[in-house]
Amino acid sequence: MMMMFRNHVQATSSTVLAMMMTRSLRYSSSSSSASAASAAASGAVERMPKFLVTGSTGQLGVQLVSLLRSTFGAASTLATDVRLPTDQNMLNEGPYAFLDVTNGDAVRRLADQHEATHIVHLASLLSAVGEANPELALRIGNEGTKNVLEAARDCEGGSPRTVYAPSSIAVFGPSAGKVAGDKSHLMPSTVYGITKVHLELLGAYYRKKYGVDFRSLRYPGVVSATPGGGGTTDWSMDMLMYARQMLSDKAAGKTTTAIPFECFLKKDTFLPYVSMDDTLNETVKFMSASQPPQCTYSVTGLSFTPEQLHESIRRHIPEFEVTYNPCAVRQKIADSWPDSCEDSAARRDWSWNPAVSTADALVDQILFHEDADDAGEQNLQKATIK
Ligand code: AKB
Repeated sequence: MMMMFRNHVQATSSTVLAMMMTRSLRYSSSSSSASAASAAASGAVERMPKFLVTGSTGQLGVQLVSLLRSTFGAASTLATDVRLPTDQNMLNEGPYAFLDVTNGDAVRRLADQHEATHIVHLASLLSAVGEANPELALRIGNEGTKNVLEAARDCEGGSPRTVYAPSSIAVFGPSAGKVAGDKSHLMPSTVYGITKVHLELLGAYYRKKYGVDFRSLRYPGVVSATPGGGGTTDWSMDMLMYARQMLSDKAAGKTTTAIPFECFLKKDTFLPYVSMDDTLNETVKFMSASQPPQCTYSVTGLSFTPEQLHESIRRHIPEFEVTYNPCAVRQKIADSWPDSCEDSAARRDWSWNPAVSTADALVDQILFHEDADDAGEQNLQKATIK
């Protein structure tokens, strides 16, 4: 099912994706633009970009795989993960393979078999689950990233593959201050944050030493109508899914639940966020831009507290109640992160320009315009049956 918000993403992304196709000509023979030009002049076969996506079954992976396939064709994008997607569309619509990113040979073999020009590396353990299993978080985060970068540099008979791998506001710790940006001190207090600092530094190293076009965005909490994967910002999606359920119950004439939504952060915890729609659009724009001066950029859409999101929801559902029961681990992580981010370099260098900048706009988009995908619907039901 093509989602309503995806149609919007689709329309606005097709131009930048077309630019990416042009850029992918560089992969047809050599990394030097002079050689690429002469290859093009001599009639060398143009290559469409081909993507290998790790961590495809996660919150962002499901949406990005679908967008890439619908733009470049079903065969363009090899979705991979260590688990099967709950969303059957991912299996039905294009190629899928089991891939454990800690297995370097397997990463390289699949990238070669698929003739990937781009690796989109999403696999990682998010902040809260990372704290529950630091050893696994380090293996997936550090070894996985090294394996992806190695597969990118050692590309069978061609120039290095492009790597897009998101970073996170988790790279910041208390020393970064309440407004953090590209020049802030990086002293994370979570293992997840440490793996993201490692990712940023190693990516920059591979760009300098081996010419790998490595790009990364420091995402704040990405908000969609689908469940998160064990992050500190997941409460926002949980609250919005609960509200969607109440709305659909009301529309179906059912009595709405009187059980308040329980939030795992304190009501006045400010954090930065970005809508899923903006994340997809702007990520694809970033991937398609000619190589920006920095490998990594801080970005943000808006900041809000749980209490503010609740108030925005109550414009549509006045009976929506929230109780606050802070989780010690996640509250500590949230308190170590900035309230908001400074993203002027991203705006200047490649026109980062998210559309959603208020909690009201975010709520309206998610409650009324964004359809959860099938997996999301299933999880939505699980999440709201208490
Ligand atoms: C998390 O909460 O761990 C993630 C993130 C901000 O990277 N959503």
